[in-house]
Amino acid sequence: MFTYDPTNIFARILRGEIPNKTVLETAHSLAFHDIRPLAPVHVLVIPKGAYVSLDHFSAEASAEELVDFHRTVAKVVSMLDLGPGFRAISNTREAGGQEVPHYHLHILGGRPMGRMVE
Ligand code: D5M
Repeated sequence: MFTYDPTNIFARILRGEIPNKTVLETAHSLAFHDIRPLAPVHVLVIPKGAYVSLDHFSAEASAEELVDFHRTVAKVVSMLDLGPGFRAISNTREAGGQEVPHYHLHILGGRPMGRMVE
């Protein structure tokens, strides 16, 4: 059901072909600063495994990968002083506005993020 394209830019970052501003690297995850920040803090957390989207990762990742990913999110929140609050977003596929087809969670903070209203 899920087809992974290994030429996507985050796969290239994971292979060390493109530099990134790493916040934290673990056995199964990488957190790095977004190149087009939309807030004072804008970090992307990605699994190292070949997952295209949140639903792909949630359905097929191992328990170890799932725990590692979410612990990485928690550590990033702590490291970057996001205790007052943050927004976590995963754009998914075309209608969800996903540009890079490797699962990533946007962590946005460092300012009041406002309510999600139309
Ligand atoms: O968001 C994809 C995000 O990925 C977008 O906010 C820009 C970011 N991006 C793209 N290339 C890079 C590199 N090379 N480093 C860091 N961040 C990058 P999406 O949810 O797929 O629309």
